[in-house]
This record gives sequence, C-alpha cells and structure tokens, in this order.
Amino acid sequence: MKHHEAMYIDGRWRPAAGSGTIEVVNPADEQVIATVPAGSAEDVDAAVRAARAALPCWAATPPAARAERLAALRDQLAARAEEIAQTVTAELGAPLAFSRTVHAGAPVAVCGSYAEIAREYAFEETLGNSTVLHEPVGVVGAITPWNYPLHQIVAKVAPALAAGCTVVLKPAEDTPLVAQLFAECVEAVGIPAGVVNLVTGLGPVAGRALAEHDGVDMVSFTGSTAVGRTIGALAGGAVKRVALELGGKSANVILPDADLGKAVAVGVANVMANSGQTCSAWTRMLVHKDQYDEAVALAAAATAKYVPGERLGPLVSARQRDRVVGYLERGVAEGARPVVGGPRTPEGPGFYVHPTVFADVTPEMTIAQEEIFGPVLTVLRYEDEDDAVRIANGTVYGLAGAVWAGDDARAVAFARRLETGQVDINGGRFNPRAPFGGYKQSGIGRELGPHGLTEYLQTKSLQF
Ligand code: TXE
Repeated sequence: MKHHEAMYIDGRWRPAAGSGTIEVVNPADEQVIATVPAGSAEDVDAAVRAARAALPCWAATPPAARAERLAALRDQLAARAEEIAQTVTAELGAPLAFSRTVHAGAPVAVCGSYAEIAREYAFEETLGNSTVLHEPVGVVGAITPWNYPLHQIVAKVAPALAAGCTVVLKPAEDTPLVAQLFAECVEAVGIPAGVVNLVTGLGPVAGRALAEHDGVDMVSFTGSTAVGRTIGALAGGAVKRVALELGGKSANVILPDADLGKAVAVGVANVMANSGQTCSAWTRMLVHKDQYDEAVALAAAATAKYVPGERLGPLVSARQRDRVVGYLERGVAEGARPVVGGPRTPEGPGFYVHPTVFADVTPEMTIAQEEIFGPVLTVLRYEDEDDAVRIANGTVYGLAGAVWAGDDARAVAFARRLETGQVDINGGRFNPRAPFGGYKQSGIGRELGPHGLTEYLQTKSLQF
C-alpha cells in the first residue's frame, strides 16, 4: 500500500523525531500493509509551532480566499475518490462499494459545504451600536477515530479552515493511511505550509501531547467516552475550547401506525453499515408489544443477508472484535435471545463477527445500555408511547435516533420528547449542513454545517 514513512509538518514530509513505528493491518486478512511513524511529543511540538506560525496569515486571509482553497480541496478529494476508497477498504476493511459511496463520498460533500459556508457566513454582524466580529479560535488539535476515517478528519479540518484556524491532526493509529492521503490533497491544492499538519501516532502519546500542548487553543476530539472525559478534563483545566463527539446508543422508535417493514429494513441497514462501527447507529429498535414478534422476524431475515466477508466487513482490529464478542457473550448471559448470529466467530482470517439480532432485550441489560460498536441490533418492546420515550431516553447517551410513524407530524411530536442531538423522521436523508452532535454524555458541541463552523469561532464586540 502506498504510504509515507514521514509526517506532514510545516508543508514538508519529514521523518519523525524518534524511531517508533506503527504497523497498519488489513482487518480482512490480518496482513501488515504499511508502517508509519509513531510521533512523539517532540513531533507534536514541531507541528504545533508550525500551526502557530501559520495562524496570523491564514486568519487574515479573506473568507472568500479560504473558501476557494476549500473548493479546490473538495475537487482534489473528488478526483482521488477511488484511491481514497481503496485505502479505506485496505485499512478499515469496509466493503469497497461502501467505501466508494460513503467513506470517499461524504468528505467531498462536507468539504464542498464548507467552501460554500465560508463564502456565505457573516463573519461580521451589527447589533445595535456594536459590531460583532467572529474570529478564529486559533490553533486546533484534531484527534480523530478510525470508524469513518476521512469523514471524521474533514468534519473537523474543513470548518476549522473555513473559520481561519490552523490545525494539527492526529488521526487514529488504526487508519493513518487515508490521513496521509488527505495531507497529500492539502499539499496539492496549495494550502499554505503549517496551516494543516499531520502527526501520526498513538493516542496516549501523540494524542495526549497534542491535547496538553500550551500552544493549542482548542481540542476537537471524536472517539470513546473514556478518552473524551480525559480530554475534556485537560481542556477544562487549561481553559481551552473543546469539542467532543463521543459514543451513542441511539433508539429507532417504530410507532404502531408506521410502515413496519420499511422501518425494520432501514433500521437493520443502519446498524449493519460499516459493520456497526457508527457512533450514530440506531442500535436499539423499539417496537410496540403487539408488533414485536413480527418485527423480530423481519429484522432477523434482513440481518442474515449480511454475510461476513461479502456485504459485512470485518471489525477494524482484533481488539474491537474481542470487545464486540465480549458484549455478545454478555447479552446471552443476561438472558437476551440471539435470533441470528451470536458470540461464535466465523472461521478463517479477518476480524469478523456474525451479524446479530438480540430479542427479549430489556432496557437495563448491558447490551441495551453500552455502545457495542459492532453489527449488533437489540430489539426492545414498549407498552405505550410514554414507555417508548422512557426507554429511548434511558441511557447516558443522546447522539442520534429515528422515529417512524404514519405521518411526519406524529413522528415529529414524538421526536420533540427525545433527549438526543439528531432524529431521522420516517427515514430521513443525510444532510451535510445539519448539525450533528450529542446530548448528555454523547458529547459537547456540534459538527457540520454553520453550527459546526461556530465551534471554531470566538466573538469580539466593538462598541460605537
Ligand atoms: O477509541 P479511542 P478506540 C467508541 C466505540 C469503540 C470505543 C473504543 O465504542 O468501541 O470507542 O475505540 C486517540 N489522549 N468509539 O479505543 O481510544 C486515539 O489515538 C489523546 C466511538 O479506538 O477513544 C484515536 O485517535 N488521544 C467513536 C482517538 O483518540 C487519545 C469512534 C479515538 O480513540 C488518547 C471510535 C489519549 N489518552 C470509537 N487515547 C465515535 N464517537 O464515533 C486515545 N486517543
């Protein structure tokens, strides 16, 4: 696999200060496909210095000129879409068709939306006798996960650049190759040296050094709630801006007058996509007690079509596979009934599990409370709408969700009662401008669209 044994700092590919390396493994066959540098605190420091040095000039670049660079970056990502898709498939294991449409496609849409938003946004506004300036927060440390490796990068870097911030990116150690490709795209479109810097490395070393660095004004993190808490505490202690996009346990609520077949089919597809490694996945299906058996049968039949190695990719690593198998075992031990799948893993190489539907799940079970991050659907019964609201809101998370009803108005009325950051109404469609982010322990702040841009801005008011 094409890769750099170097990091992109201050507009140059340069070797790491230390000699540590990270092996990148293809999760479908467990083969090592590349080796990249494991950055140290010294590398992070060099990258932060470069980002600080580049900040005044980039912050003073007119928004229209920043928008132009973002449009060029969008075109570059689009031109290299096939290479991006192949790279994500190699390091994440996602089926190629999914990599092409989602992993390579979504970042183009998001980057393009920020080219437009940078052009349209009112970076200055008048409020009575005041002029309010929306200025960049400064140097952003972006720490991203492996599940949608390029989308997660673009969802941070594009709004940061639109705002006039400069960035040090520390991508997940499992998927550094598409991050290198992204840095190549940044370089190719002439974004000035130091505006975007890439340090590959381990979370507790390079990630931590970045989150702690005095020269970083804001940390934007997506990943586990455990690490999010640490980063939130560090940022709070240092009075730094922080944005956290953490886990989820979203509910797919099917009201009795909904199209049950469609709601179950879309719900299963939502959970199985990317092998369930989606923070916003609707991992709890809530069905009225009178429709429960029918819904379970439909879900089982739809899930069985996700054959491992064909429609269903592996999990990203042996660690994630073991974590998911642990939850599958726990579900059985707590009395849930696997109607398809279960803890036994498929034969042969690759970090695969069987797609699983658990029936007879009750709200307090571990598999109904904790994020599994695998192709695992839990189906829960509810008595009436109030009960459905209670169950849907009964976890520490609140990231996404779905409501299905006979008409949109009824679904919206239900959605208003949900403690969650995003709800799909009778299916919904991806909107790269809609804010995305969590209530409760799913995070702080929003990504995407104009709301995502404001995370990277601070306001100054001038009184006349
Ligand atoms: O996440 P980590 P992991 C959830 C999901 C998954 C679990 C564990 O439930 O099963 O988290 O995944 C960096 N200081 N999500 O262990 O460790 C790390 O290098 C600074 C939800 O892979 O949180 C990587 O770049 N940084 C999720 C990033 O944090 C640190 C996406 C995420 O890794 C660090 C992924 C530290 N001390 C996992 N330790 C979502 N919300 O989409 C690690 N990192």
